[in-house]
Amino acid sequence: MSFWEKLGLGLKKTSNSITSGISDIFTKKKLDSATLEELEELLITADFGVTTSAEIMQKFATQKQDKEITDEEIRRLLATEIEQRLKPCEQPFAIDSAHKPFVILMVGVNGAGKTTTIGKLAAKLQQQGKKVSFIAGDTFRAAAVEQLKVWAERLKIRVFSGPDGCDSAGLCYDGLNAAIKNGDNVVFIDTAGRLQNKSGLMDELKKIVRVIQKIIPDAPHKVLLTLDATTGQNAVSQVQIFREIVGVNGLIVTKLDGSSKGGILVAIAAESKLPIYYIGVGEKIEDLDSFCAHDFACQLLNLKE
Ligand SMILES: Nc1nc2c(ncn2[C@@H]2O[C@H](COP(=O)(O)OP(=O)(O)O)[C@@H](O)[C@H]2O)c(=O)[nH]1
Ligand SMILES: [Mg+2]
Repeated sequence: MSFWEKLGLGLKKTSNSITSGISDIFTKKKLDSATLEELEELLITADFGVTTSAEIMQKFATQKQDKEITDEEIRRLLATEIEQRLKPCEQPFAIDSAHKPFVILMVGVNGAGKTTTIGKLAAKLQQQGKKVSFIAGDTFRAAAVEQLKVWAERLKIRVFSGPDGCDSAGLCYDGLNAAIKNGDNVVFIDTAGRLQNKSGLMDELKKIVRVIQKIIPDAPHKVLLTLDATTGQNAVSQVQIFREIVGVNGLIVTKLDGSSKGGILVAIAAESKLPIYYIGVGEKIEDLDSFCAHDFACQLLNLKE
C-alpha cells in the first residue's frame, strides 16, 4: 500500500463523516443559510476549528448563497479552501550541512510518537548519506531508552545514553560533545514529555537548551514538536505550551491512520502557521512522509485528486 493509500485509509473515519454529512445537508441542493449553518457545524465537529469553520462558511455565503450546488462541488470547494490554508505549512525539511552536527530537539507529550518518529526520520536522513546519532534524553523511563536503542540497533546508529533517572541536560551535554567528536551530521535529542507536570517539564527542556548552547550557541537547529492527531483540539494547546517553553519551529503530526480527528491539521495550521514537516500513518519505518497540502485535502474530502 502506498503512503497516499494509507493516508486515505487512515482519514476514512474523518472523510466519511464529512462526506456523508455533506450529502445529508445537501438534500435540497441549494446553499441557503440553514444549509450553510449545518455545514459550519459539520466542520467544527470534524475538528477544523471554530475560526476556520466560520471563515469558510462566510466565504461560501458570499459566493454561493442560494445557488444550486451538488455535494461533490461542495467537497471540491472545501478541499480548495483547506488546501489554501494548509499550503503555507507545506515546507521541505532540510538539514543545513553548515552545521555539524545539525541538532534536532524532539519534544512532545508522552505517547505522541517522538521516539518512533526519530527512528523513521533517521532512516530517511541515512538514505541521504547523513551520519546520524541519537541522545536518549528521556531518562525518566527506562523503557524509553530501550525503545530508542531498538531503533538505533536496527539502523546501526550510535545512541548516547546514561543510567536510569540520570540528569537529562547533563546527558545531552556529554552526548553532544560525543557527536561532535564523531563527526556526526545530525544528532537527535529524544526528550521526556510529562505534561502533567508542566513546570518540571519546562525547566528540564529549558535546561537542555541552555546546556547545549554552551557547546553550540545556535543549537538546537530544529525544535520539532510531535503531535498525536487522535488528541484533537488538545493538540492546538500543546503547540502553544511547547512554543512558550522551547520555541518550536516545526511540527510532525502522527497517527493519521485511525484518527477520526484528521481535520485537526487544519486547526493546527491556522493557529500556529508552523511548518508541518512530516505526517505519520503507522508504526512502521516507511509510515512517515512529507506533508503535502493537496494530497491531504483530497483525502480528507474523499476526492480522487
Ligand atoms: N498508529 C500509529 N501509531 C504510531 C504512530 N507514531 C507512533 N505510533 C505509536 O505510538 C506509540 C507511542 O509512540 P512513542 O514514539 O513511544 O511516543 P513518545 O512517548 O512520544 O516517544 C507507540 O506504540 C508507537 O508505535 C503513527 O503514525 N501511527
Ligand atoms: Mg519516547
